[in-house]
Amino acid sequence: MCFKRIYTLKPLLLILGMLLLGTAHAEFGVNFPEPAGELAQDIYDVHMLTMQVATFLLIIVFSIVLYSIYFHRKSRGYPADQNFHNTWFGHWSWVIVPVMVLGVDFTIAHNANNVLKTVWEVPHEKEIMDVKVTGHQWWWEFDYLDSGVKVESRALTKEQSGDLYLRDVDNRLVLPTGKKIRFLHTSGDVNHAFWVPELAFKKDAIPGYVTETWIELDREGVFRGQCAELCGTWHSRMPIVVEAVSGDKFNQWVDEQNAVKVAAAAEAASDKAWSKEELMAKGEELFNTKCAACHQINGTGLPPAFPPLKGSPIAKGPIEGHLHIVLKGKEGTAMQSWSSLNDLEIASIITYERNAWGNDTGDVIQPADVKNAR
Ligand SMILES: [Cu+2]
Repeated sequence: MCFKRIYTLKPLLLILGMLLLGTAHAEFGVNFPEPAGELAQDIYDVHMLTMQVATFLLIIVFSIVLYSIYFHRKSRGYPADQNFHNTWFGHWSWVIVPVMVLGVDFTIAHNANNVLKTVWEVPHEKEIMDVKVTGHQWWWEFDYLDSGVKVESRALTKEQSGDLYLRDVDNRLVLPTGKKIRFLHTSGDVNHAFWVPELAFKKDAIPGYVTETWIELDREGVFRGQCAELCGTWHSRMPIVVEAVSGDKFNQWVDEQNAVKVAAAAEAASDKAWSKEELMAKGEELFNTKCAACHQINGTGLPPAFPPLKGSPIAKGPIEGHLHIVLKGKEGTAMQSWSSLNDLEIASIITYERNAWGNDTGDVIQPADVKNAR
């Protein structure tokens, strides 16, 4: 008896404790997050309609059951009805009840069908903004097809993200409000799924296929989501952070991104000989944003999946081998090719890896070395 009471009480106390804690409130609201667009609102409304119908029916059914059990109990002298199936209602209830249930189902299905049509019928307007969303193990790539901006988005490490661990990224997916946006989903390796609750839909990112979703954001804000398809060891480290801003702020952001890109390309193309200090400073910043999620900021990695670079035979061995693995990746492992980075970026990262954390090889790799190794 005593044991039973403890087993029933424990979960209840746990839930009560979680609700009383301020942190629990932030994570567990009583309903879905507030939608950030009309389409998301329509999906939310179908959910609310279903919940209202279900609650209404639940109250009616439970009231009848509880009333019958209490007021017609055996101790009051009520015998079990042996003749129910021979009455008029006994005959017809098997038809009437399913018809009523179907009626309720069709009411919900009709609404859901209308919303689904809107979800699937992606508007093919000239004005629509296209964003290609590519899932990778384990990061997101966002290509703004109209402006040529590319955003690589990776989870921040525990030290960098603090309370938002596994919920925060280095580069956000910035989107304008009041404009129709079409997402083109695909994957560079295995199946992933793009999911941000405020945008309402989930869509699988399948290698070799392109699927579409769309949204028109109606409020500014920061919306957090994650990969919703089990995609390997670090599936949990693929958060998505959408930042919705006004059209003007968005245009300004695009201009800034393009300016940074032009400046970086010009810098990388110059035949300047870089000093070790300059390369180390650049390399540290790049390593911490692009490589540290796997190899960790202190270079110790997370073996066996992600080998340490501190004291590693690659980082302390021949430069050619180091260049090769960064440029080409390593098949059968999570180490991808980083050839999309420019020569200066790769030279900085390799110089940093060969001199940080006590590796102290003294090697300085110039952009020209990377160019030759490509
Ligand atoms: Cu994924």
